[in-house]
Amino acid sequence: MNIPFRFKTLIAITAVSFMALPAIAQQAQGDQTGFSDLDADGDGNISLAESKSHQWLAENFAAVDTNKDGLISKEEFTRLIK
Ligand SMILES: [Ca+2]
Ligand SMILES: [Ca+2]
Repeated sequence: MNIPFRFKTLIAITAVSFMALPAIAQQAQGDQTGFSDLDADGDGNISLAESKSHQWLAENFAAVDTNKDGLISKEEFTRLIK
């Protein structure tokens, strides 16, 4: 069987897209385990130190901390992922 290369590439791209979908959907939903994973000491807020385990959050900490109290509350985090 001789499948043209172009066609093989198309199949490969389609397969990758389907595999990536569940991960993207999970991210979009922003499941609540994300917050508790980041809130290492469980006080209900993500401190700057705790945000270091998540590169994007650490880099955007000031923008996410909308009330500028130096902590990311669950509300601020939820607003971010919605
Ligand atoms: Ca905490
Ligand atoms: Ca805050």
